[in-house]
Amino acid sequence: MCIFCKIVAKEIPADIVFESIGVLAFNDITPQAPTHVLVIPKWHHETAADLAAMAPATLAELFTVADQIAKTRDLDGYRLAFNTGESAGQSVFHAHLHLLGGRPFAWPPG
Ligand code: DGP
Repeated sequence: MCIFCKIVAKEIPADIVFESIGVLAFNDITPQAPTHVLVIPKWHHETAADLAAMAPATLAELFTVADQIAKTRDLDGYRLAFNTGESAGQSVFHAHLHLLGGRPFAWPPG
């Protein structure tokens, strides 16, 4: 079982900020911004593209949940990111949407 599946199963702890039937959101263990929440499907899909192919409604819910979290925190803007593949920085191969906010962000990203 992957580390995020273990968080979904509550086998390892996480600071959970939202939960629905298909989606879990929790604070990133190494936050890169004042708000850094990971929004994930409860069912295991390696990448965002896999999730889009297999469960498009859940993919849409990830974005809706991220926006709701941003609104509850009064963020005036936020950045969303899916890293796909090691060269893009993916280290956990269970699809996850990064919600980052609470500071300015440069473009292009590093
Ligand atoms: P990525 O590099 O895009 O695959 O992002 C993986 C993120 O997951 C990274 O920012 C750190 C976070 N992370 C890894 N392990 C854990 C964990 O056990 N708990 C929590 N809360 N976050 C984790």
